[in-house]
Parts: sequence; structure tokens; C-alpha cells
Amino acid sequence: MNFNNYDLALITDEKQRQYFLGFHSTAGYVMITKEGTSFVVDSRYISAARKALEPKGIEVILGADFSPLTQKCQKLGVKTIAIDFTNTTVSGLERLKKTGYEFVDASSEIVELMSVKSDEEIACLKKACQIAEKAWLDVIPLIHEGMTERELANELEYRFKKFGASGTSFDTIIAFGKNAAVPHHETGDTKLRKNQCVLMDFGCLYKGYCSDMTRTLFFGEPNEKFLKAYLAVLTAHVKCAENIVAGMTGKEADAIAREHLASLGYGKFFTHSLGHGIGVNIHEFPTLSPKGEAVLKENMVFSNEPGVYLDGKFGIRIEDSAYISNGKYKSFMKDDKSLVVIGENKITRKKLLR
Ligand SMILES: [Mn+2]
Repeated sequence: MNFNNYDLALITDEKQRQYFLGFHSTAGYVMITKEGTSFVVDSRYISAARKALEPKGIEVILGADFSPLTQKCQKLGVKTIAIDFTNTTVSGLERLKKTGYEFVDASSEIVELMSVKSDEEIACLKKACQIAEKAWLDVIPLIHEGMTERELANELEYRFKKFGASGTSFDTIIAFGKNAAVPHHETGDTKLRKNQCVLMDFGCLYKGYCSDMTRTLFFGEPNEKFLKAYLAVLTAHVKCAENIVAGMTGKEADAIAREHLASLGYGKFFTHSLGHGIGVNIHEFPTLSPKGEAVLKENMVFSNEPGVYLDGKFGIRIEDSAYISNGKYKSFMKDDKSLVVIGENKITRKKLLR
């Protein structure tokens, strides 16, 4: 791995270190030069790092300050160090400047590089999605009247680890009824009542890689207004799945859902972007929004998450994590997104699409 434009790229961000090393630590930094990759880390991680990284040809150096960095620069005659300005704090930059070197921004190269996944990364992302989906299916029968949003989140998160994940990829969003009209509602103590929707937005981490999935279920008997809106969001989601291809910009992908929902009268109720890149970070490059100029490429991973939010009533979002495979959209999820209706004594799947 090297950045052709730079003599030395310095990676300090935790998620980016994980990406470049395939090794997780809460400390240390990575140096990428034309000679190869080096990881500087303190005594807490040194033996684990040596064991994991040296067989892959990554040099592991014991250190807790920037002296290994300055030594490397002197040895290689490096004058300028590339860093990610968007992930550097003011105090971090002050400390770096004391080394006496010049710093340039490599943030766009880094995010672009990270956006196209290797086959190993795709496998981890797929596994993270499979675990999340399995946990979701497993908790559906537990949904009952009087249960709180937090209780449902807890049931889901417990299963992530039970099924092999290391944790959540972001704070689980569970929203009942009108709470679901707030796209990023903060999961709380609201109790589930009859005839409310249940919006669940969740994901887990597998080997450092994130999954992201949203389903909106119905507890009780859905009315016409809800069914109509659900079908609109579902058809927007499916249209995106069928029409997103490599070579399209994020903006064009977003427009598929946006125009479809507008044609059905829900334009102003789709208040966020269609999707975002997913990797070691839950939100990364590229963005699928009206501002998304980046082109979708093979092995880019992103979410497809149209939504409709009716203030004071309900909210609906249907989200899969997906990627571009052989030029086409491919979902990591198996679920067909038919509406889950939780009734008195039975759970049914309402097929709204023919
Ligand atoms: Mn998402």
C-alpha cells in the first residue's frame, strides 16, 4: 500500500489504523512509505502487534512518541508528511509540528482508497450484515406491548455478540410510533402500544467492519395511510436496488429514490440522503445524496435507505447495506422487506409487492 504522491503518509486515526493494518489498537500510528508499512505502538500492544503484523511484512516498532517518525524521515530523506486533516485535532497538529516537518493533507486520497473494498473486507462486511440480520429475525417474536425501546435495543445488541460480533457499529435506534418520525430518534423509555410502528436501525461490528440495516415493522393493525407510505418507501428502495450501477454518481443514485417518492407525493417527507459508504466507519465515502459527485465503483459498499417521516404520526425507513458487484447493486441482506405485522397471536409478513 502506498500513496504515490507522498514520501510518507502518517495515519493516526483509530479506524484508519485498523484499515491499513487489519489490527485494532487504541494507540499508535502507522507510517506508509515507498519502502513499506510500519506501525509504532506502546508496550501494551507490542507483542500482539508483532505476532499479527510481522508475518504480513509490516514492521512493528516499540514507541510512544514521534521519535520513530523523525528517525524514519531522516533515514528516507522525507521533507513533507501527509496526514488526514479531517481527522487531526488542533492539539494533535501542534504536537506534530514540534517535529519540525511540513504537513500536507491526504484526506481525499485516504477516503477514496478506503471506499473500494478488497475481497477480504467484503467478506467481513457480509458477515457483519448476516449477524445483524439474524439478530433482527431473532428478536421479532419478543416484541410485545409495554416493552420499552431500550429493552428492544438491548435484546438486539445481546444477540450481536451471541452470534459472533464484537459489538454495535453505532448506537442502536429503536423508535416506537411517532418517535419514528424523527429519523435519528434517541432510543429511550417509551413503551410500545397497540397500533404503532416499530422502527429499528441497527448494525454490528465484525473484525472491525460495520453493518447497517433498518426495518420498520408494525405492532397491531396498520391503517391505509401507513401501508401506502410503506409501499412508497419499499418501491423507492427496490428501484434503487434495481437501477444503481457502477459509473453512476451518488447524486444520480439518490435521485432514483427522491424522484420516485416525489412522484407519489412524499417528496418533502424524505428528509435525508439515500445512503453513505460503509467500512471500518459506519459513515464513510462516498455519499449518495443530492451533493454526491463521486462515482460508484466496483466493490464500493454503501447503504440504500430511503425513508418517509410524517411528523406526529410515524416514520418508515427501509435500509440494506449493499455493494457494487460485477457492475451491479448487490445487497448483503437476504430479507425481502415485506412488512412484518405483529398481531395478537401471530406474526405475519405482508407482501405488498407483487
Ligand atoms: Mn445508514
